[in-house]
Amino acid sequence: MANQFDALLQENRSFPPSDDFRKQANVSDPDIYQKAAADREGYWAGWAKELDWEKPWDKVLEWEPPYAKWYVGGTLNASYNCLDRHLEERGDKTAIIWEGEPGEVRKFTYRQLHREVSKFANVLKSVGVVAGDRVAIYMPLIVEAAVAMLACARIGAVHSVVFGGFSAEALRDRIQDAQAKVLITATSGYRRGALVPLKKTADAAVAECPSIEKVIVAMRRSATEEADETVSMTDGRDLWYHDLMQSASDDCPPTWVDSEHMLFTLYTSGTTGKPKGIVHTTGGFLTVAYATCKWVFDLKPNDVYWCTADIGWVTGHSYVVYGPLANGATVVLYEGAPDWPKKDRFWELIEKHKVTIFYTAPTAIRAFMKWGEQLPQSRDLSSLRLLGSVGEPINPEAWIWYHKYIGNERCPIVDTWWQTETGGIMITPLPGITATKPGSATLPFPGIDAQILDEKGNAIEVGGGYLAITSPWPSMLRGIWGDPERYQQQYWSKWPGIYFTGDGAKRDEDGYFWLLGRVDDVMNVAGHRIGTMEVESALVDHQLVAEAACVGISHEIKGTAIAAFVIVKEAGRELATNDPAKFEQELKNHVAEKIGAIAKPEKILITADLPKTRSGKIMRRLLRDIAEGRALGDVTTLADPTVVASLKEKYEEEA
Ligand code: 7RM
Repeated sequence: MANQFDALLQENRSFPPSDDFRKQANVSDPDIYQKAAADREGYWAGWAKELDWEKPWDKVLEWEPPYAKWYVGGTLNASYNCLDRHLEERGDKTAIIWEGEPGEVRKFTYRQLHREVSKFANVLKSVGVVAGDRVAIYMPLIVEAAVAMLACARIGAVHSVVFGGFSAEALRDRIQDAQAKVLITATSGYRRGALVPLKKTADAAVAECPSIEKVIVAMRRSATEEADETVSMTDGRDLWYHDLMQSASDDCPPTWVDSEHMLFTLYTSGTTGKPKGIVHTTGGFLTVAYATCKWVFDLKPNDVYWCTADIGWVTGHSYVVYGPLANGATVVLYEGAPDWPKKDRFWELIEKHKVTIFYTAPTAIRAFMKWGEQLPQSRDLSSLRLLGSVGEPINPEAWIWYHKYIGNERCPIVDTWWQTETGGIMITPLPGITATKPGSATLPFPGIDAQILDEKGNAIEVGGGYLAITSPWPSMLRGIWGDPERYQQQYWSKWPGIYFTGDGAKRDEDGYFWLLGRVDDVMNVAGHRIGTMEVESALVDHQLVAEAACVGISHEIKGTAIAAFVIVKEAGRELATNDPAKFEQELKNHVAEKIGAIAKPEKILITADLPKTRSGKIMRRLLRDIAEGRALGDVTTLADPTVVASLKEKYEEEA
């Protein structure tokens, strides 16, 4: 496909909003940036007023770095804002269109969803869940998952959603860390035509989780409506979702909570081996999820909105559940894989449900590119009016392809930069105002103070440095669950009072931001955050591995893939030498078992030694150079420079 996009890819080519968008967008006043900056608190108070509060706040912001409180003294309920407040005017509007991978469709109006959530909130109460309790959710992308989240919010319980692709051990660690009282799971979920046995994995996890009192299990019936009989239920601990729902009352008034009451915790990878529970609170999180959804996606009453993220990631929290439902939108949920049963499933879904707004990740877009434009071209995608991208940098080629073949050169593309920690979109175009440039997330959302700083904290107007957020914002994380020191150290120690994102970025002459990727030991594999230390710990946990080092290397589809360098113990040398393929596979499977399939290394290299500095630090930069076949940079700080030379030789031989 060399050069097929040359004309569109000209450097710094920009795509201004169409007249249509300029005139009809939810926000089209270019002065909004200055206005928000001039009175940041007033601006964020204005957004919060668009939510329903039981009691208004006394003070917009209390900022004692690094701790912020927003809408101090106000009380509200997130599920009320996503459901109850819509009932009068749009109770019969479709809230969720769900499609299972085998093709079943279920639709829920706002009234129906409100009823399900109220009932399930009563179920949670009946098993002893009270406000402040943590509830773990380990589910496929079925409606019951969204119901479970909203039901927690309804009674002030804290949900901790764990991605259904994580292993038993990963689930166990997260449940233990949060000390969750109840686990909500499902028998299984569909992925590429097969049932993924979630309950079985949950059983293995819960066996080591004494905090769990009850496990509630939703039945994922097969396409032919047959019950999944493979699961076993533990007496006294396990309860069927459908049994409990049958007898539950549908009257459950929301529990009004303080604006700063915890809404959820969500585990994400950082620079150490242990994922951290990012804490978000109710008022601030919901305000930003609502506001960004309304302006970035330009949500209108008739939109059919589809964000392809799983609820196991933050994007699924802010932009599948809370943001769009707080706006009263119609949300599409699709359970399965994009290439099942055929590689045009997403385009089929867009055609069938007349999706108007489509939000996905660059990894998916690169896969679609590879599968060819004939697939989208043979579907009717004319309902689309806006496209979004999230999770990793989007390369200009993929941007242009998206623009051309999915957006038909008509739909604006919003490349949105944000993190689990930021709770909502921070850097993004506004479709009625911002001229986009392929590969740039453009400008901070109004009311967000993002800057590029150097090591000392000096602002860089044009050029590269660290991405920082220099003023508090309502949806900022409030901490790391159970670890205040790490919160302080990880995010606030580089420059006092300034939030360090862990990302590098540069700004061009127009003030546009270009994200350059992580500057710490976090990898972004296919849009998923994975710590190098996490994978290294998993490898070292294997009985035949003595030492391991991981690096992210560039990958055509995933953006980044994992390369692992492994030193084998004496006992494993024979296997590693005689059948390296088998050994490699075993290590990959081990990582999948410890963390999940998303963390499997792409390449494993057996080595006798690792390049280390004299102080014993592994020099990942050199490993990256080796794994990507580049000339080696500076090796003068190495304890033993011959290590890296022989390593490079070996690697090139195997490649
Ligand atoms: C939403 C999400 C956060 C990390 C972040 C970045 C990377 C996310 C973009 C991006 C370039 C983007 N949360 N990232 N969005 N990089 N352009 N539009 O992904 O916590 O899972 O990951 O993802 O490195 O720090 S996350």
